[in-house]
Amino acid sequence: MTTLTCCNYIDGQWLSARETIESRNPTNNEVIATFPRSDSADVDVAIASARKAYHSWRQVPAPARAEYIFRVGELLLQHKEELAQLISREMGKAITEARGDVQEGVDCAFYSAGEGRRLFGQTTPSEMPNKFAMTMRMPIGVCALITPWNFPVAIPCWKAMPALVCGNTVILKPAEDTPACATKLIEIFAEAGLPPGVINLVHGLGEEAGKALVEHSNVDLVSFTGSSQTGAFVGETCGRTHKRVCLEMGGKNAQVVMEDADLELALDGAIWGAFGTAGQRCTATSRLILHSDIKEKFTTMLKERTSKLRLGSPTDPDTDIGPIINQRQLERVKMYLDIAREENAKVLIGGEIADEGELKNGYFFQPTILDNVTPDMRVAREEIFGPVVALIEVSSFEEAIAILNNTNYGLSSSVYTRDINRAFAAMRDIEAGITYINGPTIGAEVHLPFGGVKQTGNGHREAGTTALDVFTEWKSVYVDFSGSLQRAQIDNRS
Ligand code: UN1
Repeated sequence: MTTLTCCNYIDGQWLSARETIESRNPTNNEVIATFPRSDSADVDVAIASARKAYHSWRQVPAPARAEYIFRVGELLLQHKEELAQLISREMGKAITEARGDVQEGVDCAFYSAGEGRRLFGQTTPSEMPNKFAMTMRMPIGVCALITPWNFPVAIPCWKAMPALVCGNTVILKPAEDTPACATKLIEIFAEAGLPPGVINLVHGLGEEAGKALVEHSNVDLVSFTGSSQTGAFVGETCGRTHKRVCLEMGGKNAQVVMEDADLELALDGAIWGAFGTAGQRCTATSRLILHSDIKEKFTTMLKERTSKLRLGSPTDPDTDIGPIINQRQLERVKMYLDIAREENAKVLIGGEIADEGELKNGYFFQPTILDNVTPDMRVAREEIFGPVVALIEVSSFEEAIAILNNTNYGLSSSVYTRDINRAFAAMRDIEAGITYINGPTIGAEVHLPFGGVKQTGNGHREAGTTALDVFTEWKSVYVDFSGSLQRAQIDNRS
């Protein structure tokens, strides 16, 4: 395969780089693309371009802004297979999941485009006669979007599409593991005819280009999805430099299986939630909380099904689990297995790097089940971001919910039960941004709010109508048509 040359996209121009870095296929370590190692000077130019474009873009009527995004959705559909193949090669997710990643972008385009004709404010009575009061949404300005590698199309779309419909201009800084996917995506935004400077792409390293964006005084908002550690830096820096910030960070999501659950259904959910995308989703199931009455039976079923999962090239339709994104992440997963063994968890299946035969040049990890896990262990508390699931036994529903909640994170959660009373109690009592009843922890849809509580986020929700709250400011407008001065906060009512 030929190596792709990725460029920055600034002010409607593709700019070749002075210094480049390589992106590699995690399945076989082949070079996929080279991309610019941007520095703060590149970031300055991108921000200046976004700032200039902002003044005219915000005046484009929202329904017209939304039509560009609708067009992006149509083009994404046209290029779906090509993009999916690229995602599968560069990021390593199974091809059916890669198609799903693009489809999530398409769904987001059509959903966000509809918002261009809504962007509702409210009207409300005034205290005074002949005075009109209302609220309206205003764009925020220049938005820096810092995105991870695990959903290289869907997550940039979640952020850029509502941001643009709301009248902001954006600079995308994609993860350094998936620059080719980001480049192809921005080519599609460009093809949709967005005016120069409205969307910009700056490649580079997080600690260089990413840091420069977050620290820059001419950026109004940073939307970040990634690790808790980087998120803490982003949040702190934005606090210091008075920027709006939306953070989506880790998860330690659990699926509860009660004794009355449909076990086959719960098994399908557990396999998909824990091992889909090789466990590299912030929504992945990394704890299975099992009622003692079904623990043994369910564990046997789980082990058997896990043993049949096929590791391999993600572009091969028979592959269930592709590689881990890179060497560093692979070592991190392995480190958690060392920790698990030290903590006396029992490795029921898997537990090792897989490097035989066709896997030898890639970063594969065997799907792994850890048994005898107690809630205080590090493997029960820390995000692993790999195909590893920890089994925790409980003897009641109340204990299951308490253990599910006993984490610093709060993104996704799931309960399998046939008892409707327990289902409603779970909906009410689980401390998480997302709860599934009789469904796995992964697979959130774009028209519902996405995000989590506790250390998962900072109170914002992307996707759904709540994305508008991330990317707009409220303005309260009073129109006095009485023709005379009407004074508020004067007590004239007694
Ligand atoms: C993520 O892993 O950061 O809910 C996003 C899901 C996907 C998005 C995951 N729609 O699993």
